[in-house]
Amino acid sequence: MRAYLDLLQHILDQGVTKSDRTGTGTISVFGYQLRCDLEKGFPLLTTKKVHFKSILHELLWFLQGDTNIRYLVQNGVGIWNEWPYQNWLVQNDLAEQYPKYSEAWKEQKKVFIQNIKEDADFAARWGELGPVYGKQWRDFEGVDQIAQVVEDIRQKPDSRRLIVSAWNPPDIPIMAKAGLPPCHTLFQFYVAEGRLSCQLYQRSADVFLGVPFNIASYALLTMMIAQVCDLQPGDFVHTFGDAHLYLNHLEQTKLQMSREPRPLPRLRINPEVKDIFGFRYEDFELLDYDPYPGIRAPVAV
Ligand code: UFP
Repeated sequence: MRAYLDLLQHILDQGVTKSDRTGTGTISVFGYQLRCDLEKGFPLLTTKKVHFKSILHELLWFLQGDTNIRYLVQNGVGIWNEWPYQNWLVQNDLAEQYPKYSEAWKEQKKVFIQNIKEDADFAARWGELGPVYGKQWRDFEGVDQIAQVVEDIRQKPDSRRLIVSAWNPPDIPIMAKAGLPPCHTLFQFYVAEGRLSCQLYQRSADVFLGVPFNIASYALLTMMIAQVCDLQPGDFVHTFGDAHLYLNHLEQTKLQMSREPRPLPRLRINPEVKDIFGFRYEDFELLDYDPYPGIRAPVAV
């Protein structure tokens, strides 16, 4: 994944200092494109360890149209926990008693998550994120965009209209309340010479923490859709709007850039699965993943 390190270098060289919603501060560029050939290995960074299990569970959860954190929590994936927890605190007048990121807040979060895990009614009431990706992909005003795009790829592979949009303007204010308006905004497929390529437009990208996840997630989706459409995986093209490094990620970025990339892992997918909604966690096996250690960095919220 030299291409990812090139992006880091590009932002360090060309980025301008820019304030942002979180108050952290960034260096940022507007407009960039990165490309990986999915036949050359699975694009999971080797210059730091990236938690593939979370990426896979999250993608399966999107594909089910699920917008409740319970499935993720039950599978040990915590990436969507913060917003429902904070919402629960606020709605129950507990936000003052548990100031964000205090020890008490962290302890109470564990209790909240345990309740989501064990109590279906509690999860139904408090684990719901609203109309996030799963909803838009599978039910955008009644349109199942994933079923539709798979059908179109099979029937009309030359089509130039193979698009899935997560950006639903009337839902944006509702999504903002539950966390974030979608960062991965829209993606398009392209079929040529028996290969399926995918291009993502990402409006906003935390290049150190978010992007390694986003690349792997869309690479995975492309491979899954290729398999169910009897195509080979082609390129994943990642197009960025505001691509930024948070100012408190710069040391970590430099450490990562000092590491020499290793050969990419491979991803084995159970070849029997031919239904895009039929994949299970056990159908995937990551092989030969030999990354450098993970690098901790604070999440800007
Ligand atoms: N972000 C990503 N990838 C994601 C995701 C979030 O990079 O998949 F969910 C980052 C981008 C940005 C922040 O730093 O989260 C979203 O903030 P904003 O809505 O202000 O762009």
